[in-house]
Amino acid sequence: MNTKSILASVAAFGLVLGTAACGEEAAEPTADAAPDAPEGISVTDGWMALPAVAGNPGAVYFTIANSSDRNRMIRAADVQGAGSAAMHQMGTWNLEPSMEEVMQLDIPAGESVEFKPGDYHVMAMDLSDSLQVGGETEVTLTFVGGDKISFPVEIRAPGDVPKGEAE
Ligand SMILES: [Cu+2]
Repeated sequence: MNTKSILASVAAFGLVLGTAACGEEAAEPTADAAPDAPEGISVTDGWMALPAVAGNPGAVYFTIANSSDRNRMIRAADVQGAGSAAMHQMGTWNLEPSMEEVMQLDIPAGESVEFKPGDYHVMAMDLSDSLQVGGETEVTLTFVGGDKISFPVEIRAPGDVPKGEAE
């Protein structure tokens, strides 16, 4: 093989590759429009307890797991159908149930945190009439850095709201 024919082969080979690459471009899937959930974060068992008395807040519970190797911090919660929402933690003060607002909640790497009656919950204020027992609504958690995760919560009957909140 002389130099001329080697150059000719290289040029032909390059041309074939170029053509193949062009043909593959069209199949690229379009990106999902939903907000990005942080990698490794998942939420299960979401439910909401409606208040016994209309006008009182409801409470949202769920389990959030972080299977990634970095800590994640929740900084806000939103409940569809609620005028506002906030993370709270129940505790006791002078033997009486009481709760305080949680501004940021750490979900450590490799761990999970349970929002449950008597403990962490998302308090949902100014509830819309569209929230009915047996229905469903959507909760969105926002993390430090801007990532969000949205998940469905099943709406349950009054009576499961932690003591001290439905007065
Ligand atoms: Cu509360």
